[in-house]
Amino acid sequence: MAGGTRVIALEEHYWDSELKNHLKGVDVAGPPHVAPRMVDFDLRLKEMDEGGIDVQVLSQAAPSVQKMDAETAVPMARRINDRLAEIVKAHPTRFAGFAALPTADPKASADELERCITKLGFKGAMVHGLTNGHFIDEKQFWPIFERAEKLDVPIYLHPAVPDPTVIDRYYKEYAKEYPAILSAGWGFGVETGTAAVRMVLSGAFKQYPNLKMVLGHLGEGLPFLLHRLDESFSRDGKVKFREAFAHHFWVTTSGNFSNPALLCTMMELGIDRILFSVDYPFVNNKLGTEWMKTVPLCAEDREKVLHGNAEKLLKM
Ligand code: GRE
Ligand code: ZN
Repeated sequence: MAGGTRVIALEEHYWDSELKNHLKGVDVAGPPHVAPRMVDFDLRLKEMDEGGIDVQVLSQAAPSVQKMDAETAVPMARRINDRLAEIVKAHPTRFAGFAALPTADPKASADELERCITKLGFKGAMVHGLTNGHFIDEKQFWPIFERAEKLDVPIYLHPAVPDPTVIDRYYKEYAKEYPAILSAGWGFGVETGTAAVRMVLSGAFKQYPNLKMVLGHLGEGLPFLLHRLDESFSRDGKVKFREAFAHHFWVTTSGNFSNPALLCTMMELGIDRILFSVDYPFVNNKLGTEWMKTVPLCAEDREKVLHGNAEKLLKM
């Protein structure tokens, strides 16, 4: 922000042109204002300047390379990440990168994550919803967590459109008139919240005690539900839900610029776990930065949210 606080935003999407072409026909368009902003980096930089965003950590939008077979996804992810590295290299003070992972091949994903961190300077990886119908907590994917822990980088659990079976049973009557029921309005949060709950139950955090995860949208509802999650899952003493969630998860403000939601999240997780994000271009930069000017935080805590916590978590 000119003359003021540095502002880093973590859940900021673009389309790699090869991926966008490949996904043609899949529902990736979003509302009309989104498409041009996904590919136009001059417009992006202009709107970052206007909105007071210094740095975007760039990622693909959902579903990234998550809904492809391994033969397609592995080499494509490598090309996508190489091209993202070029974008970051051209604007090293404005952009950083989250790796796209070809999760259909977990071992290749772990290797690609390591390449992206050690060779390309990326800050972590983003995973978008299910991988061909499989939740990310399944043991087949643990090589990704093992490598992320070793590299000490976070995995950002981002939503994707819910599984077709879920759409069919839960949403289909409303999907045509109200498409947001599948995405940012409801389906995204339910599925990603479910992924986070499953991560805690999976035992992955016992295996990888220093694994770091990020959730957008102020935690996809989990901070609000944390007492109830903890009380319910603790009844038989098998899992300490609060302890695991509070230790392993960071959350961003993407698209959830609400003081009540922020206060709840602070009260449950503490200010050190909350990082500013917008969810550009689905959400407007200024909506986020103007909100941050009004949040009921002391200056020190506002700085933590706007950049300090991100600098620590992502080492930037
Ligand atoms: C988002 O990140 O908010 C998003 C996507 C893809 C489609 C719709 C959407 O990543 O809102
Ligand atoms: Zn997003």
